[in-house]
Amino acid sequence: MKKRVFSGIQPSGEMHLGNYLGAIKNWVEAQHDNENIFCIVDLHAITVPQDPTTLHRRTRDLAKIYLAAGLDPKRTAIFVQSHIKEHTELAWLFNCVTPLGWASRMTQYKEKSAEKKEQSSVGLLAYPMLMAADILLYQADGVPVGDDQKQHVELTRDIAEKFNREYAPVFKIPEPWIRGEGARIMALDEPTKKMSKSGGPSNAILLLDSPEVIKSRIMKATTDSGRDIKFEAERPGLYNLLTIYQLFSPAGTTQEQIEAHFVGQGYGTLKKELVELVIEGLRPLRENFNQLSADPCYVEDILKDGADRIRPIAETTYKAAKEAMGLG
Ligand code: AQP
Repeated sequence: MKKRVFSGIQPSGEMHLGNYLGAIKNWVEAQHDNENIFCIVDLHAITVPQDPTTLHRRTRDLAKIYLAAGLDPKRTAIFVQSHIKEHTELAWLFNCVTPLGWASRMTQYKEKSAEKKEQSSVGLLAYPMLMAADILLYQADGVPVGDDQKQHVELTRDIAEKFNREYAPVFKIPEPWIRGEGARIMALDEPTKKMSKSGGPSNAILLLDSPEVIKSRIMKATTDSGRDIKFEAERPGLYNLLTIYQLFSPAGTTQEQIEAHFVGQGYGTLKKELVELVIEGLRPLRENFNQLSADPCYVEDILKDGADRIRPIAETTYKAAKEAMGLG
C-alpha cells in the first residue's frame, strides 16, 4: 500500500532555492513511491496582505513550477487550496477545538506578528489550524516539509488527537517527513537566518533567476575568513554553500567526496563551481516553465482535474468531522 502524502507552498512571493531543495525536489524524487497530493495554499498566503492580481499570477506560476520541476500530474493531484471549500470549513471546526495557547505558541506566528502585533491579521494566528485542515482532510500519512514547518505538523497531530479523543476517531495522525540535507537552506547574505520569500533580494536565489543573477548572488554570498573547504556547522555561510553544492551533485555524492574534491582550493573555486552547478541544475526547470507559459489553458485544466480527483476525499472527511461535532 502506498503512503498518502500531502504538502503545499504559499504563492506569497517568488519561489526560491529553499522552497525547491527543502520541499519540491523531494516531492519529485519520491513521487513514484507515494500517493501524492500537492497544493498551492493561496488561503494561507492572504494571512498577510497580498496584491490580488499578483496573487492570482503567482498561484498559476507556482503550479507551473510544480510541473516544470517534474511533478507528474497523472501521479500527483495538483490543486489550489481555495478551489476546495472544505479546507476553510474544517479549519473553522479546528479553530473552535484548538486552545488559544497552542496557536499563540507557534514560532512562525510570533516571528511574523512581532513587529506589529495589533495590526497582524487574526488569520495569521489561525494559520496552523488551516494547515491542520489541509493535511487532515486527506487523511495523509506523511507531510514532506522543510524543518521550519515541523512545529506546525506537530500541532496538526495534537489537534487530530484532541478531536479524535473528544468527539470521534475521524482523523489519521500524520507524520512530518523531513529530509536531513536541505531541510533548512540559509540566506546567502545572512546565513544564520533561513532563506525566505520575504528576506530581501540578496538573501535568495529565485528559481526563475537568470544565470547572471544566480552568478552574482553566489559570488557575493557571505562566507568567513577561513581557508579550507569543510562541512563545519560553525561556519554557516560555507556550510550552506556546500549543502547547496551537494544537493545539486549527482545523487549519493557524500560530504567527504566534496571535501576531497576541494582540497587545496579556496572559496573562489567553490563559488565558481557552484555557480555552474546551480545554473545547469535549474536550467530544465526554467525551460519547462517557459514552455508551460505558452499554454495557460493546460495549467488551468491540470488544476481543475487535480481538485476534481481529490474533492470526494475532502467531502467525506469533513462530513464525518461535522457529524462528530453534532453539526447539521
Ligand atoms: N529556507 C528553506 N529551507 C528549506 N525549506 C524551506 N521551505 C521554505 N523555506 C525553506 C519549505 O518550503 C515549503 C513551502 O514554504 P511556504 O512557502 O509555505 O512557507 P514559508 O516556509 O513561510 O516560506 P518562506 O519562503 O520562508 O516565506 P516567508 O518569507 O513568507 O516566510 C515548506 O515545506 C517549507 O518548509
